[in-house]
Order: sequence, then structure tokens, then C-alpha cells
Amino acid sequence: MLFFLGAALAFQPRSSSSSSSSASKWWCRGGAAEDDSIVILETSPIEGMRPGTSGLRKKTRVWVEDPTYTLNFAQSLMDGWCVPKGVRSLVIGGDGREYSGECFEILASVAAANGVHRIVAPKGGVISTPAASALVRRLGVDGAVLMTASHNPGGLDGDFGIKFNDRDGSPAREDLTEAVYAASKTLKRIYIKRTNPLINNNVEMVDANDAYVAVLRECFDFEFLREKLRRASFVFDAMHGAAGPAARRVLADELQGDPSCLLRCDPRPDFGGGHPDPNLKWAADLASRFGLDSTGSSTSNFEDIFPVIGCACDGDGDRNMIVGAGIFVTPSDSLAVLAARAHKIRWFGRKLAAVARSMPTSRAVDRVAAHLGIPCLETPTGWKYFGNLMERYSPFLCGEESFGTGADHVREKDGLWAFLAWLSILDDGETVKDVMHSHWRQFGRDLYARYDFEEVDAASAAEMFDFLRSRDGVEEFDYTDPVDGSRATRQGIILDFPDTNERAVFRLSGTGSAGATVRLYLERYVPNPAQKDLDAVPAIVLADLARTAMSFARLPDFLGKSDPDVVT
Ligand code: VG1
Ligand code: CO
Repeated sequence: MLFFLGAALAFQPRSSSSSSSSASKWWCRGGAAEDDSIVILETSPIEGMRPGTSGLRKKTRVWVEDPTYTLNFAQSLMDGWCVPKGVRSLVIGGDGREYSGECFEILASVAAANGVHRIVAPKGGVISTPAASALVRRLGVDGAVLMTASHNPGGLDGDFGIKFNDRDGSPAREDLTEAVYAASKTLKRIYIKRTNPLINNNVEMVDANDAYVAVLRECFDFEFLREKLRRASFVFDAMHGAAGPAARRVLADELQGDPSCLLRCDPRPDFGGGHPDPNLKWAADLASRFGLDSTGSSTSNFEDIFPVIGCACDGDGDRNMIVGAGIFVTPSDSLAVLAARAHKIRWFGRKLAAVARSMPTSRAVDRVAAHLGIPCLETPTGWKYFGNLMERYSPFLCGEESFGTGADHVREKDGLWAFLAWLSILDDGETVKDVMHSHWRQFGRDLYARYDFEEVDAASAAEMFDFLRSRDGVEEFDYTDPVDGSRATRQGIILDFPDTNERAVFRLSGTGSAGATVRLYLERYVPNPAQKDLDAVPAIVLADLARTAMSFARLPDFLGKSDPDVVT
């Protein structure tokens, strides 16, 4: 049990008054009976509670050192979302990172005092983001609150975060996250049920993965995959994140894969001290088992000694990195390959209805969609933008360059799903390199890399974007949702180089916990790749384009850095 079962809430309110008539009245507004255990705490707004690309992420210490921080955000969730939208039932869980136990008690107590009468929590406290999405949908509850900062490191010196999902299991859309932010700015009172909901049996404990595994069974032919794992060797690395227990259950128990091929599948509050971000830098152990260095270059002439396929997932189990012997598959290519071979995946039946990608993702999937004669939609960065499209198009496949791949089986990206999808599309005896080379020969190759400049000064980064906007020949990406007409503006600045089939995109990250992170996305399309193009390592061959884009933006002047912190 990760959660603390202290008899009383561990925090001391700044000031409190015992249950008053206004508390009872308010409580009635939430739809439940009058209750003397409701306490009102007076509070004042705390700045900076605007949820980013995927929830509110801050340094763990920000949450831990002032319990009012969590209380304020919990009540903002109620005022901006649960009360106005009539949310009466919630899944509350997360990736089990440091502070999750204390945070759970606060969230559950505040929710219970605000009319949420059904709280469902995963046994042991840990649930991956896709499994939570599946659970919301299966139970028909009104949403989920997830304690995770995803791929950001955990522990007291790492990050903690809270995100929330709507009744369709989709990450909250911008109207809801903005309403919560607005509520945080005018907050005066926090309502809490001053009893421990766990001890009072108000919390329903369920298996974290029953609903999820049931959905995966609908997506894939488990019989076929069992046979596949008999012949193809694999490694799956959960990075001590929330995907581990489901991976064990599916890959070892159900599909009878070799349990010794499962790495770091026990979730830990600090992710074992690692950075649970599945890329070549942070999942270097997995990469080296496939003969790859941190650029994605092959370091061995004996590729047949390596396993056939490997996958790593992030802290909350929604991201995936696919590698094969001597080859790293960029997430953009992974999406394109799954689209091209979608007929091998049970969920997609005979034909995909549509595919989608975030704007900075390479255009590799567009070429496949054109070939298949299906729509290819382009959204801003963030999984929440795919949810509406899934209501219109089913079956649906989508992805992001940031190691996100998924379908409309749930409303989140799904790391384990992506691995099972890859197992499904591999032909017998085929290597991952074979898959990629034959794909590139058919469709051409989109060389792709991303540079991240982390924790730079936010004001200087904003100045750089203003400077970019002032330059000729750039385009800024704005989006109108085709389903509900909602708009998202300033979603990235695009530099096109049509003569060389190249594109560079600048964008500000919305998931950092301090300062600003600038991302530079780089791609070059090679229509008829020669052998040298098939063997090229994108991070290396795109270095010139990176230099051109950086000097166009005067990036070193603005940010005081000329080298990226991470290249993926
Ligand atoms: C990043 C990725 C984005 C992804 C988001 C959440 O956002 O670029 O594609 O949806 O993280 O992923 P940003 O704003 O930092 O670029 V997760 O797995 O951290 O919830
Ligand atoms: Co994640």
C-alpha cells in the first residue's frame, strides 16, 4: 500500500471554522445530505495554478512544503469543474510517485465535501494513465483525478502533478482547465470532509488493470500474440512506472512471455532514482541492449545477438519508445508504420476511419493516409485534442512525436498498447529494421529529431518567440476543432524550407515545472531513399538544419545556450 492510512488528515489548516450553516447549504448544493463533518477552511488564491499541456506540474517540494497548495488546487478542481459539471463520481489514482498518499487523502476529503459521493481508487494506489481512462469508461464514472507528472522525475527533488480527465476518459479540454485556473484565482474557501475517507469505507478499491486488460483483449488477438512471443524475443522496460503491473499481467501471465524480459516493472515512488522518460537518453539501458548509443546509432556489427523488439514506457505508462536490433524507431515513424499495417491489428478491423498527429510530428503518417485514402488530421500538441476526433472517426489511430501513440480504445495515449500493436504488425522472422526499411522504400523517409532547451529564462524565451513572429516567412499554427469549433492559438512557429524538403518548428513546452523549455523540431523528407539514407541517423544528419533554425531565431542570444539539453 503506497497510501498513508493516517487516522486524521496530516495537514493543519491556516484557519478553520467548524461546520456552519453556509457549509451545510453549500453541501446541499453538491446534492448530498447535510453533514456535520464538513469543515470550511478560509484561504486565499495562490498564483500560477494554470494547468499546462497535461495537468499542473510543480516541483514536489512546492506541494509538500505548503499543504495549502494541494488544498487550494483540489478546491479549484471542485469549483471550476466538479460542482458546475455535476461530477458525483471520480476515479482517483496516479503513478504512485512521492507525495501521492498524502495528496490522495486531501483530494478525497475535498471531493467528498463537494458532492462527490463515489470515489474509486486502484488497490495499491498505482494506475497508469491509459488504465485510468479505461476504468472511467468501463465504470461510467464522471471523471478521474490523476496524481502524476508523467515522464518528469519523481521524489522529493523531482516533480509532482495533478491532471484530470472528463467523463469520456479524455484529458480535460481547455475550457475545463481554464475554468479550474479561473477558480484558483478567486478562491476563498476550501470544503473538506474532516474524516479519513479510506477508513470510513467511502472509497471503493478496485483492481487497477481489470478494465484495462479487458480493453486490450478487444484490441488484440492474444492467441496470436502468445505465438508471436514464443518466437520473437523482447524486452519491456516500465522504468519503475505505472505500466509495470499491467505489463507483467499481459506479457508474462496472459501471453506467457519470459518474465526475465520485463525490466523495472515494480512501480516506485522515486522511479528508482531514474528519469522515467522513454527516450535514448533516459532509457539508455534498454537502448544499449539493442546495440544503440544515445544518438540512435548502431554500435555493433552483430545485430542478430540482440532481442527482436524492445519497448520502454514513462512514469504514468502512456508513452512508449520502440527499438529493434540496431535501430531506434522515431515516434513519428512508429505512427506511420502502424497506420500502414493497421489491418494486422484487430481493433482497426478492415479499415481505419482516420489518423491524426500533433502538428510538430513528422508528416510520415500523412503519406500513408493519402495512400490509404483516409483523412489525416493535424492538431496542436497534447492528447486532449484527439478526444473529439475520436468521437467522429472510429477506428482511429493517432500519435505525437513525443513518444505518444494510441487509438480510440481509450482516450489517452497508451504505452503498452503501442508495444502490443508493434508485436501484432511484425511478420514472422522480420526484424524492426526490416519493417522500417521496407516502409521507407515504399513511402520515402522522414528524417526527424527534436532539440530541447530546458529550464531557460521564461521572459527571454517569450522574447525569442516575439522576435520569430516578427520575421518574414514564418507561419504560426492556430487550430479550430472541427467538432466543437473551439480554438487554440499560438501553437508553434513553423519555418518551411521547400527547396530541401525540410521543416523546423519552434514551440514552448507546457509540461515543465520551472522556467521555460523551448523545443525545436526538425525534419527532412527523402522521397526515394538510397541505402545511405536508410542508414542515416537523424540526430546527426539534421544538425545543419538545427544550426540554420537556431541562428534564424537568434536562439543562442536569447537563451544563452547554443547546445540542446536533450536530443531525441
Ligand atoms: C509534452 C509533449 C506532448 C505531450 C505532453 C504530455 O508536452 O510534447 O506531446 O502530450 O508532454 O505527455 P510539452 O508541452 O512539454 O511539449 V505526458 O506523457 O508528459 O502526459
Ligand atoms: Co506520460
